[in-house]
Amino acid sequence: MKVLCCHPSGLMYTEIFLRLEPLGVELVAAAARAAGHQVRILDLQAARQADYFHALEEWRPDVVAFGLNYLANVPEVVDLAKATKARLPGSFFLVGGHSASFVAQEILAHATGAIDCVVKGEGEEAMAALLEAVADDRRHVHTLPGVVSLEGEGPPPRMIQSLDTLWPARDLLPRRHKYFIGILDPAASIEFTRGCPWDCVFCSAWTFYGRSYRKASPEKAAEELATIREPGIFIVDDVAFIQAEHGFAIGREIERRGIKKMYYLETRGDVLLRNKEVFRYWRRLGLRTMFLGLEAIDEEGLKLHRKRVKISTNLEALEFARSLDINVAINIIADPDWDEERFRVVREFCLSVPEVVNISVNTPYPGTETFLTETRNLTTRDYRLFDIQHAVLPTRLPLERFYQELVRTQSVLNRKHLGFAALRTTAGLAAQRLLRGQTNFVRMLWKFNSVYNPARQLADHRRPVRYQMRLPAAPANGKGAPKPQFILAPQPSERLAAAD
Ligand code: B12
Ligand code: SF4
Repeated sequence: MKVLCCHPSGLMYTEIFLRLEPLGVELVAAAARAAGHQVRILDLQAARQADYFHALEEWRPDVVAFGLNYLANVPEVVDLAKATKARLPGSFFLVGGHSASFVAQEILAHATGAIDCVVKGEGEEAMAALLEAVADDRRHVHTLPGVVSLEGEGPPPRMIQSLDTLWPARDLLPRRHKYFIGILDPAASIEFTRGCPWDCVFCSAWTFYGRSYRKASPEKAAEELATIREPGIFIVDDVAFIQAEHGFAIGREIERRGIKKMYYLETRGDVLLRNKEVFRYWRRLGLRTMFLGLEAIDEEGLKLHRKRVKISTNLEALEFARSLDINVAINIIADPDWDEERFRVVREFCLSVPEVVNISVNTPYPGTETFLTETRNLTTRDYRLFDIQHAVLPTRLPLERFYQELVRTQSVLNRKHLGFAALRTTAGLAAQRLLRGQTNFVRMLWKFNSVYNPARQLADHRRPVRYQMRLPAAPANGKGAPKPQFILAPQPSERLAAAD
């Protein structure tokens, strides 16, 4: 069969700072290809909807498979499913990925038959059997593990046993020059580990992967890296180098093969402090940028997010990260309840540190604990606003004022790290990229004001809402806080050496 694997369009983030290759969709495409099907990939982060419709007309796929990691993309994918079925009524339209797994029934209901099934959990495991069932008798797909359709739901999804068997179909992704993160332009993505042993209340990494933590062997990790042409590498692991020995072993394999790349990774403050040497080592191997999810600058905030880390640890980690002489970016979660004074304090913090400070808005996502325990009512059920750049909980300030304060605080980043300020330190690198025809980084420097704009954010709330998100179920009286739903069966967690 002909299988078209797609990723929906990018949201606010990807309009400025980065655009990343859709690794999950590439892995699903690889699984479909290995099962003997003809496969193409189309990524709407780097292509237009017109290209999608053209592919439907010209190639006439039997199956369209969409990745739906982000809740904010739900309406787009539902509409594309309906438009696809209008053009190719005999085609099979399926959806998988992170958010799709948590709101599977709702997505099927919104699509009123245009989406044939949702695949929960990891797509690689499900694809071969699912495509076989589609070719054979599609009425029974819902009996397969992880598959949900309007007819019913199969047994729980199966978990991939070894990451060493997974090879993303990078060769099928066109326009690879479009993918970048900051100065790493162009950049590819790679996965060294999967899952996270922590359980922060605002995050669904642990409910999706059942708190499992799997590692690629160092040999496979380096072998895959050696096949990548791009000089920049985004390591997608939720928390990089939790186990120092694994990080060292991958590094040694990289050195042995003489691979020279520039890396971006994300980690936690306590992991960074515990495993200083491995991060120093990776600095030598080419680590350029590190993202630390601090989330709060006070103890109360960290407790609320159940980060299991102390403020002093985070600040010490920041000091250490600075000593590595790399670009450091940190994240702070702004709560809709913040007033002007709170924003002012955070703004002062942003101005006082040399790091890039990213401010996201506290957003309860389906699949997280906060979604079930948050006592404030959602102020909107519009999926598109669930992108951590919009307030979906009641704001203490009038909404317009909240966005003004938010953007004012976010724009410290613009002043310090974009535009001419960035060119002062990166002019040489920028010129090199332009000479190679890579324009993503330089374009990024001037986009902030057109994307982060309080009036635009406010106007987003006034759009008509065609698909309404389901509200979290109210906790049953006297039965305690409801528990989050796990997609993959909960696994015994790796021991946490975290500050409780
Ligand atoms: C890279 C990344 C991004 C990139 C985008 C990359 C891209 N092009 O997809 C950027 C930085 C833009 C980004 C932004 C955001 N992200 Co993000 N991101 C990630 C990250 C770190 C890696 C994604 C990845 O490549 N993983 C590796 C691949 C192999 O896994 P995968 O994509 O999940 O695919 C598997 C399954 O989901 C499934 N699958 C995927 N697609 C399909 C398709 C089909 C047909 C099928 C059957 C199965 C299937 O099978 C795949 C293989 O097992 C993940 C965390 C993580 N480690 O996964 C978070 C994550 C996906 N992001 C998350 C969030 C919340 C966001 C943000 C909203 C805020 C934020 N935390 O930064 C923004 C908003 C996004 C936006 N568009 O505006 C959450 C998702 C939670 C949710 N319920 O929505 C995650 C899980 C992080 C977390 N721990 O909370 N993100
Ligand atoms: S440490 Fe990071 S990935 Fe893990 S649960 Fe917390 S926020 Fe999610």
